[in-house]
Amino acid sequence: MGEVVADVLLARLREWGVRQVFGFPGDGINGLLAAWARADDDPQFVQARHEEMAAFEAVGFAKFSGSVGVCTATSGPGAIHLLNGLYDAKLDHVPVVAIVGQTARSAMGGSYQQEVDLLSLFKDVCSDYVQMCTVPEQIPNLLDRAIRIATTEHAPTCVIVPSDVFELAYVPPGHEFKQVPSSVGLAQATVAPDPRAVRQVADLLNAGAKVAMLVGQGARGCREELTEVADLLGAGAAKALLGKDVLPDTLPWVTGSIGLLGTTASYRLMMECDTLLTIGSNFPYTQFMPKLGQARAVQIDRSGKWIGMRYPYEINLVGDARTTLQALIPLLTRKSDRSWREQIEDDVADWWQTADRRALTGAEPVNPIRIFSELSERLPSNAMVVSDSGSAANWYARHLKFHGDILGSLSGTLATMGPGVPYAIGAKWAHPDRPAIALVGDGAMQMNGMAELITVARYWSQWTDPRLVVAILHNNDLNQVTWEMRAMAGSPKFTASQSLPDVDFAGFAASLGLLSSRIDDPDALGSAWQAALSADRPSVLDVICDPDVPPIPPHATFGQVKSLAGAIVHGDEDAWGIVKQGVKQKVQQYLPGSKDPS
Ligand SMILES: Cc1ncc(C[n+]2csc(CCOP(=O)(O)OP(=O)(O)O)c2C)c(N)n1
Ligand SMILES: [Mg+2]
Repeated sequence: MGEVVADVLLARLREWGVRQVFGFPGDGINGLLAAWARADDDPQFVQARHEEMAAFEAVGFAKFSGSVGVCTATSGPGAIHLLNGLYDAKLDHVPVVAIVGQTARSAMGGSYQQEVDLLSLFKDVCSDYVQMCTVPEQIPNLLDRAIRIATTEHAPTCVIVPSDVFELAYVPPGHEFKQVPSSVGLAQATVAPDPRAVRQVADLLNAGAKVAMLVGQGARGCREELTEVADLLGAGAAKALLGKDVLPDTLPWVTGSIGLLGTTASYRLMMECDTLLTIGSNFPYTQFMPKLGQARAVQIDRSGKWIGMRYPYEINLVGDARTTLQALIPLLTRKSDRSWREQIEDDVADWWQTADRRALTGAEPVNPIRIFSELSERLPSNAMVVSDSGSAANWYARHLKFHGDILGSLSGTLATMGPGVPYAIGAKWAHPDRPAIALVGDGAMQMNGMAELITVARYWSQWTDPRLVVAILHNNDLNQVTWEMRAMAGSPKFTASQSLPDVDFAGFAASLGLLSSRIDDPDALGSAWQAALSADRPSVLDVICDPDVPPIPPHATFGQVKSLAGAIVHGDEDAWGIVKQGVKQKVQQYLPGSKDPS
């Protein structure tokens, strides 16, 4: 049998260097699966339990490798299941290509079984590129463009293939009208900044006395340049959530995360600066940036599409972060007055002391912050760390101390529940020689994580470093939302929506052949992390946590809770102590008229 479209599609993926495709089968892609068998599973088909998780695995792969992640699903229900993962890619600017089956061309438009209008379904999420292949000559061009556009636009794209087209004899595009030959490969451009704008930025920064930097994922790979700029300007740097791994927390002028999940040091940096330099970040919460009129501000971003929002910047400079910082450095004058820098470093040191105290505050039975502080001390310097959405994201952002070359990510903008374990799986395929750690709530485990532990059990022996540790914040509660309701809506816990059924996660993991332990003693956490991080296989730490340790967002707006929450986040230890001592009673005290049944 000669080559069919599906054979060429897989060969093309191999030419692009794609090693894994995360997916789930169905008859919309049967022709593709048959070709996969003929291709000896190259690229490797990594089977997820659910298409949403295949998409999250592709996102995790892309986030941790920096290369395009590829996922596949069948028509109708399979395609629909991909959506949340693809939106996660879109909102966090991650290159992902989805290859999706469709009903056969002869049935299209006939309301056939599993026929969904896929071009419309993916029109928003894959707005940069979604196309359907209806004749063989299209396939190289559609796939090449999907990969190139995903890569250059940092976005999800989609190629839809009707099931019968996979099995058509391949005909390459010809040298004639209405044919579109295509080619593999992409040498990406580095956007050089306008030298006059760089001069203006330098003048503005040189004129400031108290410079604050805000760095995001767009500044990844610029550690040296950021350090030099910060040293010259006597500045401190706060990190947006997706930029947590851009600068290590061991540098004394790095104030940690900013915003709802931020540190006291970042808050002070922003509230007291007179100049703001934002690099590669679209951090959304303006109220955590300097007050309007307080600071002169400039932004550096790779694209005019994403620049100039969130704050009234005086200069919006489009340019590659590294190239732009390198052009800027020779124009900066070293600030001789170091008092601002000293204040920042004092604030950072204070914050880490505060963080340690909070982690050691007693709780029933385990204070969740302690999971993160014990991990900080033991994090391998090549670790890949993932957090799910939920209270874990607060502790990950605020308390986990990155050092060395640690990489970290989570669903930053969509903030969806459920990507924790799938991201870690994607990360392991990106770097099979590095350990992965996922910090996941029990709700997210019940939603997606437990199913994907099955995927972990299936594949771990293929990873050179078999360590993948899932730590579960087992609080029998959808705790983040419970606290949001208390703090912002002024409502007591609504048990019907918030309480979770108790599950034996450790028992489940053990049944899959993974190492597992159930931890209800905070003093056992250190050795549990140690054991998991020196294990010869993946592990699950099922940690029984106190749901009454508040991950309170400081933008609370409800009466006394507002100031209480603000005080906690901004370092008032009395307020913290009050909340910690007895939330159940205090919730009623601070929320007049409310009754909390928990
Ligand atoms: C798909 C999805 N559904 C709902 C939410 C709203 N949400 C955000 S965090 C959260 C609770 C998470 O609970 P859990 O995983 O147990 O973590 P915890 O906060 O208890 O530590 C919910 C329901 C969401 N972000 N994503
Ligand atoms: Mg929970």
